[in-house]
Amino acid sequence: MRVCITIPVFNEEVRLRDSITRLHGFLSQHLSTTWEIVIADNGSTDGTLHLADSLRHEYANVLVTHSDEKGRGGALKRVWLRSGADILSYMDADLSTELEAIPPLIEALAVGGYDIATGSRLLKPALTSRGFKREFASRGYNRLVKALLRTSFSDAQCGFKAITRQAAQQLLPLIEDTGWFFDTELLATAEKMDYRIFDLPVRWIENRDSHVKVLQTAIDDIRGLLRLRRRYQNGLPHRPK
Ligand SMILES: Nc1nc2c(ncn2[C@@H]2O[C@H](COP(=O)(O)OP(=O)(O)O)[C@@H](O)[C@H]2O)c(=O)[nH]1
Ligand SMILES: [Mg+2]
Repeated sequence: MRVCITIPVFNEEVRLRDSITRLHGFLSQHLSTTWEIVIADNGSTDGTLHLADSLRHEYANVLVTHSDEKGRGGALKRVWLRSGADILSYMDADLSTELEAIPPLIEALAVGGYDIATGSRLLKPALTSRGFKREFASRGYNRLVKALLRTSFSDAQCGFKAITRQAAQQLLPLIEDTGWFFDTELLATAEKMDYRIFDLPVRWIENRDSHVKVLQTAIDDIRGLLRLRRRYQNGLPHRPK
């Protein structure tokens, strides 16, 4: 059993070293399976790629990929489709999700029979520390997702997810969004096609230094939700056996 933990990065030179050091230490101690960290950079204009390369030489099991196309979703899709790992996961570079959530996320897929596992900041007993604006936007957005798509997972956009290799191979080619909406599209499409989703409450500490442009992202999300609604009404392919 091999686990890939992807860290998508865009201009992260300030926190990347600290995050990789902490993550590497944690995985070495707490993950009994074989694992690798993949730093997935695209479009960074600071020293992120250079730093990622030094980290790759310093630490065993750290790989680096680079592409010029922007967007977190596209970066994850590229890494996950090429990886040979059995379980593919990702975590935001600021490690907003507590590291203790990694083993249960992986176990849900490795032994729990789930196809996808996702961190949730909205399901009890999650402990979330966020600014009022982001908390309000997140709750409103997740209500809208449920109302428009009739799905039941609790938090579409948490930057912490894992998927089995088999589900990834089947689902990723169907996912069109390459930006922030990728996460919602992946979970919603998976649920509609009867993949089993594990919703894991996490402890989340917001990092105020964000790449998200809230208004533009909200517009993209609403466009994305309407596109998915039309798509689901037209029918999705059947899940391969
Ligand atoms: N590969 C890649 N990663 C990105 C891109 N944009 C953002 N990220 C990463 O996505 C993660 C989440 O970004 P962040 O600003 O923390 O989002 P927030 O926590 O929702 O405010 C971080 O690891 C970013 O470096 C991108 O275009 N490509
Ligand atoms: Mg963040």
